Amino acid sequence: MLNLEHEAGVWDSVLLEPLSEDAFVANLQHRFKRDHIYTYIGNVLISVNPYKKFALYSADLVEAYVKRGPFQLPPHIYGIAGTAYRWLNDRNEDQCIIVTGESGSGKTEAARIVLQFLVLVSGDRNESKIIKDRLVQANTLLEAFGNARTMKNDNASRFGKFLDIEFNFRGDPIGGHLTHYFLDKARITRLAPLDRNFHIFYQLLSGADIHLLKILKLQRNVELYAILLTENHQPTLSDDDDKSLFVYTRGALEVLGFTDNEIIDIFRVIAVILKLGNLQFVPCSNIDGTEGCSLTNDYELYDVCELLGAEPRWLQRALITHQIEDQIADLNAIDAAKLRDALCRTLYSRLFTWLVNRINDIIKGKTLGKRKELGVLDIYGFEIFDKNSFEQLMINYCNEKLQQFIVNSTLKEEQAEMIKEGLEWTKIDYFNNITICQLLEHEKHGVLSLLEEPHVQCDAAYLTRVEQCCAGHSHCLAADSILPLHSFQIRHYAGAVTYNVRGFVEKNRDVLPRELSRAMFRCDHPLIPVLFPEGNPKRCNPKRPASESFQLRVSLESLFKELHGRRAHHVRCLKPNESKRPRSFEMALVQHQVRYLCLLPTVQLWRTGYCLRLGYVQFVSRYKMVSGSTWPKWRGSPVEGASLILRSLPIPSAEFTFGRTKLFVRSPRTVFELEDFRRARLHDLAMLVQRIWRGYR
Ligand code: AD9
Ligand code: MG
Repeated sequence: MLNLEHEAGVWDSVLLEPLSEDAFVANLQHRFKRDHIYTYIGNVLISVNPYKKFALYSADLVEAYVKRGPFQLPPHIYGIAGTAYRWLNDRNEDQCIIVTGESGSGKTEAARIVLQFLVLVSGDRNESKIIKDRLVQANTLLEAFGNARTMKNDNASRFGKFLDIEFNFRGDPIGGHLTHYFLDKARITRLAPLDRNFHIFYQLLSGADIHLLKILKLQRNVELYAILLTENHQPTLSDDDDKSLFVYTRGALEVLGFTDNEIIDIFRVIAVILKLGNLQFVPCSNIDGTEGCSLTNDYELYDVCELLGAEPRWLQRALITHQIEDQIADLNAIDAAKLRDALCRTLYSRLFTWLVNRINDIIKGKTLGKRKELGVLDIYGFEIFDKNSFEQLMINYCNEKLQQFIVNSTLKEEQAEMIKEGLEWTKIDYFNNITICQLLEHEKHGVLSLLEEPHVQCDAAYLTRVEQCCAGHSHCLAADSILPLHSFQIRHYAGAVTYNVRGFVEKNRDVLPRELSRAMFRCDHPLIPVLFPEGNPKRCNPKRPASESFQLRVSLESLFKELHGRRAHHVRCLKPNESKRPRSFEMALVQHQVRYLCLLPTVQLWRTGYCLRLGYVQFVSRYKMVSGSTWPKWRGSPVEGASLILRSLPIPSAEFTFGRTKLFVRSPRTVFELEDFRRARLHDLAMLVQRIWRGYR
C-alpha cells in the first residue's frame, strides 16, 4: 500500500511508489484532508476544490513563488502561473494555461487566481497599471453577465472564455483580448428547478437604488418576473451577496470606461428582458375563423416600449403576427409566447456579445512593442443533468474537443516523438476520445452535422436522422427502447448523457423573423439598433447567419490552432463531492474523474518520459554560456556542443537522453536548474562587462 509517512503525502505523483490508481487517489485524499489541495504530476497541476476559503493566496506567497522555482516550493497554482510567466519572458514564447475539469471543480477560481498572480508579478509602468485594472474588471463584469447558479455550481460559467494578455519586452501587460464561446442563453427563458438566471438580473433588482429602479420601471421583488421563475413556477432566490456584487459590477463598468448613460442603457436592456418576459398572450378567434391571440397585459408592453424607445403598435404587431411571403397572418398564443421568448434570448445574447466587443476595444493594446502573449482558457465544465438539451450538447462537445486536444498534445504526440527520436519506450495505453469527436463532427453523418441538413426542419426529423446515421456507433444509443421518448444518448469521455431533442432545431438555427428585427432596429434606444443590424431595411438580402453549432465548431477550430502554437501549462481541477461541502472527499467520484481525465497515463508518461526536448542547435545556442568550452561561439557539431555543456554542469547524466535530433530532459527540476545556471552566468557576464567598462573610464 501507499507509504504516506510524510505528513503532507507526496507532492508529485510521479514519485508515488508503487503507482496504482488507488494509491494516486489515496494520496490526493491524504493531502486534501490536510488542506493541501494542489499536487503535481510533473508540470501538470491537480487542484481539488476545497469548497472553503483559507489563507492559500497572498502577495507574500506570490513573491515566494516568483523568487524560487516552482519545484522548490509545495505545489501551487502560483507555481504554474509563475512558470508560464517566466517562460514568456525568458524564452520569448507565447504561453497558455489550460484549466479543465467538470462543472464546479474550480476552473473559474483557478483562472481568477492566475490573473491575480499576473497582476501582482508584472510591472506598473506606463499604461500597464490601467490595463491590469481593466483586465480584472472585465473578468468581474463578464461573471455577472455570463455566470449563473446551476445544480452543480452556484457560480457556473455559462460561456467559455479565452483571455489573452499581451506583454511587452519587460513583462508588463500592455493589452488583452477576450474570445467567448457559446453562451447558454436558453436559461433566459427556461430555468430548471434550483437553477437561477444570470447573476446580473438578481444583482440589479437587489442592488439598484430607488431612483435607478424607477428609471428602469422595475420593482425589487424577484417573484414579479416570469423569467426569474423556474420551469415549475417556483421563484428563484436572491443571494445575500447580490446586493454587494452589484456595486462591483457597476464599479467594473465605470473602471472600464462606460459612461453613465451607457451604463443606464445596458441596464435598460436588462429591464426590457425582465418586462418582456412577463407579456401574456391569450387565444382569440379572428373574423375569418382563424386563430389569433391578444395581449392581456398591455401595460407591460408600454413599459417595454418606453424603455426601448419603440412604438407599441409596431412591437405588438411584430410579436403577434408573422409574414409568409407577402401575406400577414396571426400567430396563436403559443407561438407568440415562443417568439417573445426568442426575442428575450436574442436581446440578452447580443448584449453579451456587444459587451465582450466593447471590452475588447477597451483592453486592446495601444502601444507598440508587443512581445508575447499569455492566454488563460476557462470554459464550462462537462455537464450531466436529469434533463439535458442542446446547451449541454454544445458544452459537452467543447469539453470533448478540449480533452482531445490535451490527449493529442500530451499523450499521443509525446509518445510518437519518443519513437521518432529512437528512444526506448514502453507504450502507454489510454482512452483516445477521437472516436467520440468523429461521432459528433463527421462531415456527413455527425450528430452536429445532421442539424445542418436542409430537410431537417423539426426535432422529430432530426432525431430520425440521428437514429438512421448514428445508432450503430459504439458511443451512441438511438432508437432504443431503454431511452426516454424523443431522446438519444452519447457515451462521452466523462460519462453517458441522454439528450432530449426538444427545441434542438430552433435553438441551433436561432433566427428571428424579419419583422421583429425591423421593429428592434427602429427603436430609439442607442444600443438596440446596433444589436439588430439585420433589421435595417436598407440592408439588402442579408445572409442567413451561421447556426450556433457551426459557429462553435469554427471558433473552437481556430482556438485549438492557436493553442497548438503555444507552450501549454495544464491545471486539471477535480471535484471532491457533489454537494459543494468542504472537507468531504468522495473516493468513487474522484476516481471517476481521475479515470476519464487520463491522469494515471499522464503519471506513467512522466515516470518513463521527459519534460522537455530541445533541438541540439537550440540547446547549444541557449545554454552555451554556462560552459567555457562552448562560449562564445561553438564551431563543432551541435550534439558535441550539447554534450560538452552537460559535462560542465553538476547535474546527473541520467537526467538527459540524446535522441536523433533532440536532447531530452527528464525532470522539470533540471530544466529550472539549467535556467538558474544560465541566469547566474549571464549575471556574471554582465558584471564583468560593467567592470571592464568602468576600467576604460
Ligand atoms: V463550471 O464548469 O463554470 O460550472 P468551475 O468553473 O469549474 O465550474 P468554479 O471555479 O466556479 O467551478 O468553482 C465552484 C465553487 O467552488 C466556487 O464558487 C468556490 O465557492 C469554490 N472553489 C473553487 N475553487 C476554490 C478554491 N481554490 N478555494 C476555495 C474554491 N474555494
Ligand atoms: Mg466556471
